Amino acid sequence: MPDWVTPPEEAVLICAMQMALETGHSLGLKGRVVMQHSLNRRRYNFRTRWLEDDSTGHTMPKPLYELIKRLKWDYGFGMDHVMANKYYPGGSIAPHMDAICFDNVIFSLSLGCEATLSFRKRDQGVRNLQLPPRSLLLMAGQARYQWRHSLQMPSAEESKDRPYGGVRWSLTFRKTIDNRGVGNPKEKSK
Ligand SMILES: O=C(O)CCC(=O)C(=O)O
Repeated sequence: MPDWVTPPEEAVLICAMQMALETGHSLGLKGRVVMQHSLNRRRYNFRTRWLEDDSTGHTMPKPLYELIKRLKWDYGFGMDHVMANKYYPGGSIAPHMDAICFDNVIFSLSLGCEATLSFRKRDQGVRNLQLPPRSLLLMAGQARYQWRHSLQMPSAEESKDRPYGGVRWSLTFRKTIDNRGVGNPKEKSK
């Protein structure tokens, strides 16, 4: 979905995400910074790939909450978790399938510099998808569970003349599955 948000809304969102990064709990990874925002005080643990209680007391920035309401209005899906990624030039996210502690339908809003998301499946090769700024991606079904996705931002040298200085934001909206007390099935089977 191209232009799901307007350029002024994009500017407000980038500003809100930057403020949240400067005041809240974030995680620095390879060329990117990640911050989680939750409506039900559940946060994703990158090590266990499962959910845990969020004790940071962090509340979701209002512009994000407004987008959750818009997703419900436009598409009928109620999301309760947002992962905000800020990618610097050269930043990347390795091929992965999103964790199963989140429901089938996932939305991702791209802001800032354009990027290419690559989908890979054994015996099927690679399919590339352009993600223009302000576009919304819906991932579900086979794309969600059978293809792994990854992203590599151009280097600092290649980004010199790119819009937004080669910096990209993504907001990934998910719905946590209700797994309180269930635990990670992988850990149980060990
Ligand atoms: O930045 C993106 O568009 C993809 C993010 C992603 O794959 C993830 O958060 O799992």
